[in-house]
Amino acid sequence: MKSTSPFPPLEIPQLDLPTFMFSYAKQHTVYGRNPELAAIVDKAQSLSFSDLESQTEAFAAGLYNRLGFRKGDVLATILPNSMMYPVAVMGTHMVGGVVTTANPAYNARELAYQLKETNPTVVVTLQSSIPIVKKALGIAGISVSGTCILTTDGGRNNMRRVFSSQGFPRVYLRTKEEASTTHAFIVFSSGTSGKPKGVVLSHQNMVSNALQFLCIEKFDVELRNATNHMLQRRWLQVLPMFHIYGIMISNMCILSGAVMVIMDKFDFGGFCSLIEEHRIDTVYVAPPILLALVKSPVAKRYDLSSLVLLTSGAAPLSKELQTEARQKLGIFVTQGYGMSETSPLVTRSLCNNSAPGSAGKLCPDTEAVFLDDDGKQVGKGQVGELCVRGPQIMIGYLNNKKATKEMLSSTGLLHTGDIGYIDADDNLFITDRKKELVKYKGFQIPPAELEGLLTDHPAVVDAAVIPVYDESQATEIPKAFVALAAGTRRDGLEKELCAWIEARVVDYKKLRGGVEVMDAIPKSATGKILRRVLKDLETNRLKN
Ligand code: 4UU
Repeated sequence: MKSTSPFPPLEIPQLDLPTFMFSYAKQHTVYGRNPELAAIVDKAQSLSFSDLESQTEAFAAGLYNRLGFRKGDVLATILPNSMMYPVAVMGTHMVGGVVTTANPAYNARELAYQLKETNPTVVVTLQSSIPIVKKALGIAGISVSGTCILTTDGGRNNMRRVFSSQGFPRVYLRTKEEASTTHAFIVFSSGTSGKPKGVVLSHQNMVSNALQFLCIEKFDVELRNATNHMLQRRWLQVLPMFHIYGIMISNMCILSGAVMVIMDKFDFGGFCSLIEEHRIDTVYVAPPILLALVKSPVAKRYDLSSLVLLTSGAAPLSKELQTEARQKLGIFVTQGYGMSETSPLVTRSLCNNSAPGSAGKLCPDTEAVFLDDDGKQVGKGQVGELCVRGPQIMIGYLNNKKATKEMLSSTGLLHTGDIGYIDADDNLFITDRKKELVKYKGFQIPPAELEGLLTDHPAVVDAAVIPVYDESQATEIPKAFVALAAGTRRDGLEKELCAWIEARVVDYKKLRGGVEVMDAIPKSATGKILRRVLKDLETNRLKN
């Protein structure tokens, strides 16, 4: 049986994302009356709403007039969080460009993969990252001299030098067709299997999802009551702005008329200190931060009394931790569930917290069905693979019709690869994951990538990587099983393989769960790794 959203349907305007954002914020928030109010605070600097709009326009004009950047061209951001991040993103969108956001901690190999897939003509990065960006462009076979590299932190390539006051054609999307086919973002996700793929999201996807989020907030009576007296709410942006969850929260903060206080490098003490210093009322996090707030003695050293709402997403949050956080911190603790392929929000819970452990209720205009292993729909309340349909579902994977077809049906139903059910009160519970993915603190680790790197090692003939849950950090960590070439010396090999991976990947993909040698990796008759067998092996060990 199909589950539908408990919220009323929406009117989605046919606008590009920045035009929608600026006009919505002016019509519905304090910025309409006072555009000089701070929109973004970044360390000692700040940007008012009117500065944000004028700098975005100046960057768009520069891209168009000085760099010859046109509709459909790609700009890559390789940046930590900063106040120039939204300027770079919205400026690109304003001239019809497409933004691909990369993790600034990636090594040259990881960056090259994303650059090769997306082929950007402009890269925005930090001065200190220029050498690695050049190296990555080289590996990707993209001409370094043909790529414009700009920086947000000054120097010869300062993006402000591109700013222009000349006019440029605003890409107003006039038809539904144009709004739903014009690309806005290409973010990376491994989907249900294999390597990361470019997820293509349209302006219509992003505008729809923004309105879906805002609608749920509007219906949240407790949240409204707790924040009604505030001129401007104060959000801490600790999520990386290159990840779809961070992209959404940046947009929502601006659209809600809230001040966005930016954190670039995460450390827990610094996080608490920013909450205290800026009297933060709202934070969006992944479960490990929630755990630290509840358990860490560091949190006790700070005045966190300004907090009103904490939302957890991007990875499973247990009912126990959600309940404990609410009781200990005395604040609203809600959950969101989403994915890159859904722009990202699918469900969100309200502050009344009627069902702890639930990922929330379906967004407006979003419907869900649950399928059993044979692809048959199960009854309401029964567990199955969550499949969703709605205006926020991606256009598809970049240059990968096969992967798109496997995940997205011709009727627009997206197979999430997550397992769960919806209860009688419309609350979604995620109970398991069918797809091959490890989520370390909300970050995606595609098992296929680590397996490929492991089998590159001369001693390894086969490898399988699975998630194991580390309760002490409230996160999954990746563990590898390997089969060795005949006659391989085994002592010290586990350590050597961990180091082999560490030398080849960004920090969060390290094999924190270790390596275990097996005689053979369990496979199905068709040669697929039987991950379930390995997961069960681990679970049974934990029990014994
Ligand atoms: C159990 O992680 C994200 C997006 C997260 C997000 C976005 C808006 C969370 C809350 C919000 O408000 O995207 P990806 O593409 O990196 O990873 C998607 C996968 C899901 O398929 C699921 O397996 O991350 C997992 N996931 C969750 N799992 C995301 N949210 C949850 C959740 N519970 N609440």
